[in-house]
Amino acid sequence: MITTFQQHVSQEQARFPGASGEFTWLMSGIALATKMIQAEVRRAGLAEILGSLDQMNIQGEVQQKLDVYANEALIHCLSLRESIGIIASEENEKPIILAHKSPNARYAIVFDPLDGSSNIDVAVTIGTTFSIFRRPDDPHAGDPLEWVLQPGRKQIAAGYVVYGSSTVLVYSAGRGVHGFTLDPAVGSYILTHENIRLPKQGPYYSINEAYCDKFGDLYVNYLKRLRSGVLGQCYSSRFIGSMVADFHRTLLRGGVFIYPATTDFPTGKLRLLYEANPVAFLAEQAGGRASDGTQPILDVQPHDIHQRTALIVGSEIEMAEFERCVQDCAGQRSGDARAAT
Ligand code: FBP
Repeated sequence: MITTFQQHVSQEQARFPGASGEFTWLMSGIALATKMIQAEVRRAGLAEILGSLDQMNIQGEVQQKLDVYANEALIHCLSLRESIGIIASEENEKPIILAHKSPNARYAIVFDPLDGSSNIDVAVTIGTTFSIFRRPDDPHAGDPLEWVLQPGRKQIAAGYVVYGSSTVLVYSAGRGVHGFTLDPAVGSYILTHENIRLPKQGPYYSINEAYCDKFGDLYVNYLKRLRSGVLGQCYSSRFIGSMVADFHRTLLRGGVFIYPATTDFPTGKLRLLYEANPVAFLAEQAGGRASDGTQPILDVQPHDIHQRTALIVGSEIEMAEFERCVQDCAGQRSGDARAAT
């Protein structure tokens, strides 16, 4: 018999004695909003919803009509959930304060309504990401920002939805990673990928090599190592240009996704809170790892809701090789420093 996303979340919640059902109700808001978004994405070429608006978002990017629709759909559905005190979105400069003073407000949610904006108008896979925190333990945490500026390791749940050949929602509430495919006939997300495990090694590395002259030595050396066959296989490369889609393939097939710091984006291009944190949470839950080049992504203490980060995420073998390159680079640097003195 089928298991729907709603059933799965409520079974997960039932493990918590005294659970109120608020978390399940919250997750149903994500399910509803992403079904609305996928409906617009599916008919994007037919409806007046392709193309951009004559306005920029906080990232300095021209907003796509679908970006704005997706953002409004998520804010609408989630604002109806009393347990949510704070919402933060890639498309909004400031967090949206709902009812963080209300005793019922227990959660903060951050999301990227539509990841992969450059692919919207060309019918290439795009996605939505989300990351959920409990309100800070400190009752005096008056500043709403403190609800969302928590290290990724404090996430109680995270996930994404990819709008590709099928619409797939992947999430974890801290007990494994599970995937649900939207059955348009039933109108529900059906469990199709239970307890996803990242393969120990994969066939692909994924990076935008067009920027390779802007990468630091660490990434140049790492790519050389991957291509050298030292990990016992030849790699092929894949880069869709929608982080969610590139990560989804990596999660199911293995390998590594890399968005390094570059000379254009010295602190990385992707955003920590709603791009790196959700996929890092899923990767670790599925037996993989995620780094910013210096430490695990989930240990980074955020200081701004739109802060950027380098992201290297993937299978055990590729990530271990990356960490070896980090050591080598550090050794090289201290060697150079000693030689200079
Ligand atoms: P948004 O589309 O949400 O701004 O996300 C950024 C993103 O599109 C990622 O999904 C993707 O990995 C990256 O930018 C691609 O950027 P580029 O084409 O410059 O490598």
